[in-house]
Amino acid sequence: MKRRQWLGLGVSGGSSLLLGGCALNGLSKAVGNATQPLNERIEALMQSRNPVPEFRRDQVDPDALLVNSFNGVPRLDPESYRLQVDGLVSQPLNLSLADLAALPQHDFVIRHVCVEGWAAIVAWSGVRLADVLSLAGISSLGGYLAIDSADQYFSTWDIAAALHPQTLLATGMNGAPLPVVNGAPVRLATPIKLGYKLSKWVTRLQVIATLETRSGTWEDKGYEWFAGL
Ligand SMILES: Nc1nc2c(c(=O)[nH]1)N[C@H]1C(S)=C(S)[C@@H](COP(=O)(O)O)O[C@H]1N2
Ligand SMILES: [Mo]
Repeated sequence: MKRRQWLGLGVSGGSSLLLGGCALNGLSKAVGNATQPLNERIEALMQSRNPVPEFRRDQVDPDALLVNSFNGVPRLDPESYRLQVDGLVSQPLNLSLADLAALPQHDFVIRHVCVEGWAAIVAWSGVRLADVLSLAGISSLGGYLAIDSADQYFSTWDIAAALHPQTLLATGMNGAPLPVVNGAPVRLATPIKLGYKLSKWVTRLQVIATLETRSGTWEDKGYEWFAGL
């Protein structure tokens, strides 16, 4: 079935209601927690099979993308920047921007959606997160990806979403190098997750087996963890 048909049947809508973090009362929260692993598996399966339709380049609205930074704007030196990839991998990596530029480059035009009530069509370019993770070799024990940022922002993703072909480590935006306020030199971009999952100024990707007490900067404050679109 196509993604739209799933949506039409209310499969995604129903599970999103259960997972919706902010407006939950005690009872629905308990229900949400009890069914969350199943819903996550269903949503991950749906997403992994359905590439999201992309927009045209002329639909990009550069002014619609608002800057969201919870803790200021870190300035990372492009020369000394390294992306650390470690945890449950067979080959830990320490990638420079030149290393990333040497990998196959991809771009797409997608809608960025922030829970604070705005959205923007953005063109992103960069390397597939899946390509970097396959260079590192994810252990069969790896279930989640923990993402550290230079501003101390933190998030965790399901591996299926990290491996989605439209999930990028973006180094470019709207046809230009990624601006510092938007996460330079490297940020996450994908059409399958809400804005708060799209970490800017990424410095470390760590493959982990289970979600520990910290699942993310906003997730730990009650924002829904899966945050699928
Ligand atoms: N490191 C870091 N990444 C972050 C954030 C942040 O504060 N710090 N804010 C998130 C939120 S809520 C959104 S909507 C997007 C906004 O991206 P933009 O500032 O490029 O528009 O970045 C996300 N990634
Ligand atoms: Mo956001």
